[in-house]
Amino acid sequence: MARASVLKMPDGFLWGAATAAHQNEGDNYNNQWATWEEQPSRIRGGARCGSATRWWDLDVAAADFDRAAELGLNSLRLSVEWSRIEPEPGVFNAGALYQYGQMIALLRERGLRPLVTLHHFTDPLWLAGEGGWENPHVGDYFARFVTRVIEALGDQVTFWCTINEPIVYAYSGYMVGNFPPGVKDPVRAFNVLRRMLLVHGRIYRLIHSLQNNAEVGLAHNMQVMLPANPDSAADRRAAATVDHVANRSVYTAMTSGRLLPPLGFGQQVPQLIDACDYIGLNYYTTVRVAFDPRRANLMLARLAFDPSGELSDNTFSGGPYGEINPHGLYLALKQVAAYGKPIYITENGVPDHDDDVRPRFIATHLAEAWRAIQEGVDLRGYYHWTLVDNFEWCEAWQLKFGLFEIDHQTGARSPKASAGVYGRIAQSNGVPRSVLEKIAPLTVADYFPS
Ligand code: IFM
Repeated sequence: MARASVLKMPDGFLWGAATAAHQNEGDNYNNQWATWEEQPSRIRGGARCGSATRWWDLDVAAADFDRAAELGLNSLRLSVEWSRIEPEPGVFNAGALYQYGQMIALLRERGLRPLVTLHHFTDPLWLAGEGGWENPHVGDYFARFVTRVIEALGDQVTFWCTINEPIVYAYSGYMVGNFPPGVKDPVRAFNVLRRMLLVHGRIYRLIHSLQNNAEVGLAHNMQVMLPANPDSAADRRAAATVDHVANRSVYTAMTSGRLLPPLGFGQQVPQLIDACDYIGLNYYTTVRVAFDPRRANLMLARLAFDPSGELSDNTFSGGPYGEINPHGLYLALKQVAAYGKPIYITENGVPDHDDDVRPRFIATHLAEAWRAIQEGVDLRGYYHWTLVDNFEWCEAWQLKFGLFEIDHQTGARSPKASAGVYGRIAQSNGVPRSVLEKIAPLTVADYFPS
């Protein structure tokens, strides 16, 4: 419990917002998402990414970076678009690399430390045409691309995220089929996931060979798996199994280098041993897992959100995006801390069309992050997903995650109440008691002695 009036984060804590190239830049027509959008029923309401939030116009990006800096943020996570930089195999676009250099300079001029993601869901069309991440040569292709990026941006960037959410890319694209290429085959999904992790290990070492002060990690989307009925041993076992497959196997691979089932048979892969300087944690939700003997091909488990819990906005498929569970972030941090690496929360956010939940969401999740830090978790930064409402993949524009709203006619941005709350927190380097009193009064006693 805190004696002071602010739940203070450690000195040097990074306060950021997370974004991605395809979701923000606009006019990216040379990747597999652009062609996916053209297929009927793939995107909610047949919407298009189009000009997105127009960040490829550097004046627009600069104005958003001003907004981030004015909130008191000191970092920003963005990604580079492979299809812009390498539009044809082995053909590099010097103009695109130059423009990314300018974009990053705009961040640095504003005191925003860039965290650059090298792969965030999109692949150039030429790669997709060659089988994407099922192609055994993808590691060579990605290494060639990353080498060019480090050569072009390495004088300005030392903080890298190799791949965003391999599990979401593999699961959505190859198991559920709601992301391109729309495959529904668990074996192919696990092959893609394994390949992405192996390539991550290779790229981790490549970046360090090119830049001696690099800080390199991977962002994993961690859903915290809790037993639907904590008193049921079968539910507890089911939750542990799903957690192993969805989370532990990934963390184990990138730290000890062991490929546990379903990624492998426990073999240790040298390129993956100790292959991260930090673990990137993307936390949105907690899932309740029940044992279900009818689901033999789904780990005998049924996944649901707590029916009595608070749920966020509905998705295209009709269900809620997730359960709002700040304590889940604490549990996630404690679990990740066991791997012995510094942690950054590389994403945390909520789809909330009217911003009535987000202010409380931010304050309570950060209070739980503070609690984990008090217990020794080495958490070094927090990136809110996202700065401006952006293109949410197959959900398009309906799910709104931004601190700022965008008017698509004029391009104008308006701050939401949550922007003000997050700004106050960032400027205080922690969660002020007064913020909790105002927006989450029931939680105050959990953190501040009376
Ligand atoms: O918008 C996505 C992002 O691209 C990856 N992580 C989850 C976000 C919200 O769904």
